[in-house]
Amino acid sequence: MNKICELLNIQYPIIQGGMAWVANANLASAVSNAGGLGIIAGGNAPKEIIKEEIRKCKEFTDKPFGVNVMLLSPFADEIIDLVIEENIPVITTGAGNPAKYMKRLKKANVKVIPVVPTIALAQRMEKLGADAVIVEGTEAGGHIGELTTMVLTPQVVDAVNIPVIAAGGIADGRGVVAALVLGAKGVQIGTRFICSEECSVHENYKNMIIKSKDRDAIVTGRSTGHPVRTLKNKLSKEVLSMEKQGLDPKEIDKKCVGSLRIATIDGDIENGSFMAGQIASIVKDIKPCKEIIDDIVNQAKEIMPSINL
Ligand code: TUI
Repeated sequence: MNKICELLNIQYPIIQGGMAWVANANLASAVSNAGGLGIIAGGNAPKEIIKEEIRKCKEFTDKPFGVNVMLLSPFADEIIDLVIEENIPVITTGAGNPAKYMKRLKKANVKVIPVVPTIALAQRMEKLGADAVIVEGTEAGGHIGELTTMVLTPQVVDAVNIPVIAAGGIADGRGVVAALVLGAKGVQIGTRFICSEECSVHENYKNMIIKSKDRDAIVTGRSTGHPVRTLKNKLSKEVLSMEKQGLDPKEIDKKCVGSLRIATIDGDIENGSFMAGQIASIVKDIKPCKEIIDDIVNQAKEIMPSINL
């Protein structure tokens, strides 16, 4: 049996990305009901908001689901308390090092799967007792590292003994097969699930992904040390221009305050921050999560026997 399926008690080793302002109970339960692992994103939200999503998700599915803890959040501590109180079986973490929470989580029997952008961090996570790692290439949307999925995956597979899950640049069966061939035991998929029927974001967000071309998912924040990949629009172009002028990072941050909400809820195509990976341009339609997962699995199964050199 696949190690990730065994670890998480799921049908397919497909984990939904913990996308802030996107990954709520609707999306997470749909992915879990389709045989993957749905994830509720903690983002920058306080405990009460996420508690509500967890309660809803428990109503919508009897399958396992997890929570993503965004470690830059001022509420990260209380989200950790919450996952333990709510008996959540697994968490993924992002945008930082979850070391200080590890002992408590392990004691509470919560599986911990940190998202890491480097080999060194993957090794550190293994030593601390992580159950698996998600290696996220720079192709991914949102807060990103520098290495690509193609080079990061096999190197981390060689460097650790825990199962590796590949993320960044995967949206179909071909991407899944590529990840598995590189030694990953599973995949994390974000952008493709934004264009699902169950995803609650504004339809403008979904349409921006569908209309996007290969070079439309650009990186801002390189100069400030917080690179983030979003779809090209008025906001991201203005941020890039402010960076080129060498303006104060605080000024740039100010410009982006609330921009995730402006994208996901308001659907303001000019002023929102529409996080998406480079694979966005491959996404051409909006489908139910079950169809997305079935299509990915069927395509992967079709390709697998034909790998021949
Ligand atoms: O976390 C993500 N993606 C995200 S988080 C997010 S919310 C946000 N918005 C604006 C600015 C910053 C965050 C949107 N997208 N992916 C997982 C990920 N984790 N990518 C990179 C990392 C990471 C980076 C540094 C993980 C660990 C790390 O450790 C540094 C250390 O402390 O050693």
